[in-house]
Amino acid sequence: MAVKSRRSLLFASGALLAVAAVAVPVVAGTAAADSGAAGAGNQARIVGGNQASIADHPYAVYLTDAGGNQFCGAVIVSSTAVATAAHCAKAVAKQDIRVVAGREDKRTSDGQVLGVSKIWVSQSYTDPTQGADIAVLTVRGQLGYRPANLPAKDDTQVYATGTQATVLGWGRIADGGARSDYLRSAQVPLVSDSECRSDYTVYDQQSMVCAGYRDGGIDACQGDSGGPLVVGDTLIGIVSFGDGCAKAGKPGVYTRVSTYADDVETQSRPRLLG
Ligand code: 4AZ
Repeated sequence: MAVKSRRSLLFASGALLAVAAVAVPVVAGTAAADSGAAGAGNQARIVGGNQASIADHPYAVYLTDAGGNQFCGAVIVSSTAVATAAHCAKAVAKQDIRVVAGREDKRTSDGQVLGVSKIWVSQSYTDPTQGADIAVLTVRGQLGYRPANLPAKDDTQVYATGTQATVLGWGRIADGGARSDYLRSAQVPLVSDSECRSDYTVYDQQSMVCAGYRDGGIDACQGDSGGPLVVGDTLIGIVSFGDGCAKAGKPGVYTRVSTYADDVETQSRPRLLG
């Protein structure tokens, strides 16, 4: 989700409402939101990203809405469940969400398309900027692709500052332009809590983690929300929000998955027969 700068967040009391009003259509993937989302001066693309192979990242999936439009990313966490951002899970009615797995190029019919039978959203979630931006979708049927590994609950080692992580998604690749047809990936270093706190007053080190370069240039962007930030095959983050994309001093903000590892594990456990 896109957020305004620190100054405007503090400035207008209605800023969060205004942000929500902008963000919902953005994740819903409407043309109007796409043309307005980037904003002047933003480099709204995964700059420095490359086309990626689904074979290398089989857990990377995306979500489509009633119109078949990709509106968010997600990540396989078990044979029956995907994790995504809470703001993605709430953007589209459950009966309209489809999980598309095993499809590198959106224009093909590769892989599988599954409906959603159940949505769990963190009880602590209200808004991405308040943290806990995580949800687990239970799919109808079985996912035929390998899940990502979850970090241990409250693992801090995997969040060491400077660790190179990989963000994956089908989000925007050009300022004001279309989303990527192909899966793309980018390498981004994890940012320290103190640096991220100075970049975002809303930063909460329990529920969030930041990644990106001080000078910007490489980042997740609109449409990448809900998708994975991995180190190796371990899911350490979920794309949550940022002030634009790839701007200097505004790294991407991700949900800190280790904080929610127990909940995600419980919610992704394959249901018993019956
Ligand atoms: C979004 O709106 C979004 N640069 C995702 C990631 C970032 C910004 C916005 C981080 O889906």
